[in-house]
Amino acid sequence: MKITSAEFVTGAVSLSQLPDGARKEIAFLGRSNVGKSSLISSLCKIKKIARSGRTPGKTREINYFLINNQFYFVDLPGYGYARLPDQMRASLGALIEGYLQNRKSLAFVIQLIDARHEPTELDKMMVGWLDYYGVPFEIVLTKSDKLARSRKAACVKEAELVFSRFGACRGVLLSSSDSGEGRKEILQVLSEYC
Ligand SMILES: Nc1nc2c(ncn2[C@@H]2O[C@H](COP(=O)(O)OP(=O)(O)O)[C@@H](O)[C@H]2O)c(=O)[nH]1
Ligand SMILES: [Mg+2]
Repeated sequence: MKITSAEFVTGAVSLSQLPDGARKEIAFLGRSNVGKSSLISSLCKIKKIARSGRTPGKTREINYFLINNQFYFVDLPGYGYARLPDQMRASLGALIEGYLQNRKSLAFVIQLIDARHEPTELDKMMVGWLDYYGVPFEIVLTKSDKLARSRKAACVKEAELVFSRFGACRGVLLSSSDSGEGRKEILQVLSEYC
């Protein structure tokens, strides 16, 4: 798949504000700061297309980008930001789960996990939701440029071990928005779903 155009469409703060659902959507899910917005920019080869949060953990919008005038990339709010009040964290979780559960036009999810760290409890919970709601997804291990070359294969293997038991999991890929590693492979996967 080749991305020829990408434009910011809207930022929704509630499910009632989402676009009408006539186009397929690929959503990017992961904890705050894992690299969602950077990956979207890198896939689109546009500097900073993805409106990144000015303050970490403060992006609570569901951001929509129209790709090739055809389908959407959806930048979901990051979860797991420690300094968020409990009530806000709960409403954020409800927003994400509501989106994953109800969004008919959602075709595929890229679940991002930092390649350098073990998946968090929240990462596992998200994957549990994806699997439960039957949303096919790919695990993308981010910031692979920070990983020793010798660690890369083992890192993928470990993630495969954790996630392959989920029927909705399509596979595991390494990615770096800095070096471009994994970009081609991710676009290849996405081309099957949009
Ligand atoms: N080294 C490295 N840093 C990255 C990569 N992707 C994102 N970052 C950095 O990680 C921070 C968070 O990235 P961002 O895309 O805003 O994360 P988001 O909160 O998930 O949208 C920023 O400082 C990025 O520059 C990557 O592939 N490699
Ligand atoms: Mg972001």
